[in-house]
Amino acid sequence: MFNLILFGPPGSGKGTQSENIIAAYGLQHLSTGNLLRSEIADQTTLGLKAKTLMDAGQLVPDEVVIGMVDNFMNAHPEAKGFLFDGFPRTTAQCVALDDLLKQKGNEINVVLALQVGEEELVKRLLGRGATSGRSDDTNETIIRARIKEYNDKTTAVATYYAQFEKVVNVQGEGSVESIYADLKKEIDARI
Ligand code: B4P
Repeated sequence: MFNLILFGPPGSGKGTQSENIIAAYGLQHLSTGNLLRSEIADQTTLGLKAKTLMDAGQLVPDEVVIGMVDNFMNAHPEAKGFLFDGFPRTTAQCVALDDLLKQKGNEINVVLALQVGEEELVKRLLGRGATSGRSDDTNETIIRARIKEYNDKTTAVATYYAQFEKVVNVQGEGSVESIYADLKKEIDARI
């Protein structure tokens, strides 16, 4: 099994590049953002609770996200590997993911960390907000709150995996194609 974390701040291109990677390598795409948005669309209890937090630019509680990831992985026993997109986002989520993978005799192979400056992130997310209908992309104050959550809680994810020498930084500014080519080089060297 090949398990990859695509890591980076909100708007760094995780969702965009995930599409290219799953098409090329046949990994199972696990985006916690997409799973949460589908709970919101279905108006489940979990979705209603998550919406308030997401609309404020805050993270959803660890136990909620970890439960969702566990269910998703159990629902895909045939997967030849997972691409984790937007997960883990806290150290507690890292520890839980390592445990879930260990129970199945697996591990994270690499963390590819997209590097993008804050002003470029804000520009991209406001751009997406103009057309996507995503309520967390339309307001600059909320976008900056998401980036603050990332700086306060999520950068610890890179520190966690760095202790196992699993983090590779990849330039996340430039064309989608050139960034994908750099990601592909790193995956091909390890898969
Ligand atoms: P996510 O759905 O994970 O969304 P994201 O981080 O905002 O965006 P992503 O990084 O995938 O977007 P992309 O750059 O591809 O999270 C949303 C919310 O869900 C979080 O704020 C949180 O509340 C909650 N949540 C999710 N997971 C959680 C977890 N594990 N724990 C707790 N809470 C969680 O795209 C952005 C834009 O940039 C697009 O318009 C794209 O076209 C553009 N773009 C991409 N690459 C580009 C390039 N190279 N050049 C120019 N533009 C580019």
